[in-house]
Amino acid sequence: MTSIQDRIRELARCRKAVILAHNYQLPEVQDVADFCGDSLELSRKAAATDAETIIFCGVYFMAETAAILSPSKCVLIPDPQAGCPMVDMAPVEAVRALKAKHPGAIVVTYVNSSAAVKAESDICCTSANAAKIVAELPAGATILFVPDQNLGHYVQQVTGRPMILYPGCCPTHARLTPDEIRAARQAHPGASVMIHPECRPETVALADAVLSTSGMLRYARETPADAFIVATETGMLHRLRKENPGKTFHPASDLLICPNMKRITLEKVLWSLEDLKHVVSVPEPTRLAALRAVERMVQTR
Ligand code: CIZ
Ligand code: SF4
Repeated sequence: MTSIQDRIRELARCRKAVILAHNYQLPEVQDVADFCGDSLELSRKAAATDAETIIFCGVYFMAETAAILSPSKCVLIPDPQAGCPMVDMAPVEAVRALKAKHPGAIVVTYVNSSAAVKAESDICCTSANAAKIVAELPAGATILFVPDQNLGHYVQQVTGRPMILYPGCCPTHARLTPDEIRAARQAHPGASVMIHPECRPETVALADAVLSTSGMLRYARETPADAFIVATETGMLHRLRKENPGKTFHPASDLLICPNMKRITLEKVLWSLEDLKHVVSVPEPTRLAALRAVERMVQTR
């Protein structure tokens, strides 16, 4: 009998589709994809591919970002209910109200945001390039950072640039406590702790390295340490282990699971290819307004 993986690959070939998977996806979804990566890498792949159809295995804002960058391609998400609570914490009306309070401020928006909020922004960023983007802003500018206050706090710390932080967060990463990091260090003495900047500042303060998921993959490869405690969504462990067979990776907590990322299953990827749904599109005026900010994000290494 043909496996579901074989059926997906065969249909992707017939449909001239490329399958992109975020680093937090289920292992079997990552394994069936053409490319895995963080949202910045996947945005770049989406913009550069000559495939006619993009199957985006991730959460909705990621597929929406691909649609902003590639209006001529058909962007599909296997489950349109795969949202992100951080995005929902920043409705466009609230962002407009914050802008109205700070006229002339530069709005830096994390990619975890709706297309409408991106359209209100000067520049977007991901966790991989947020600090670089903020460091390069004109000196003395008032900066609004939307919507992740934890990432914003970290960026303020490394750049020394004060910012006005929108009060959003990732419920999955914010759940991790300093005590859990201490317990993980005790259980795995000598292991290097890498943490995602969406975690709370008091938890981040206990780590050895603060990194985006692409940064974690690089760090694991290049650092001489052979054991790591991984403080981010547990989907990340799959690639870390696969690409570093001689090293060991321990989750900082078994609770770091994003239920939205896990909504994408192999069955839904297959149905998405069979029925060519669910199409992700952004109304043209919003897309055009968001495009400039997203292009600046994609261009910043
Ligand atoms: O930017 C991304 O892809 C996210 C949400 C995590 C990370 O740091 O890669
Ligand atoms: Fe949103 Fe957090 Fe899930 Fe990422 S891990 S999609 S920020 S809830």
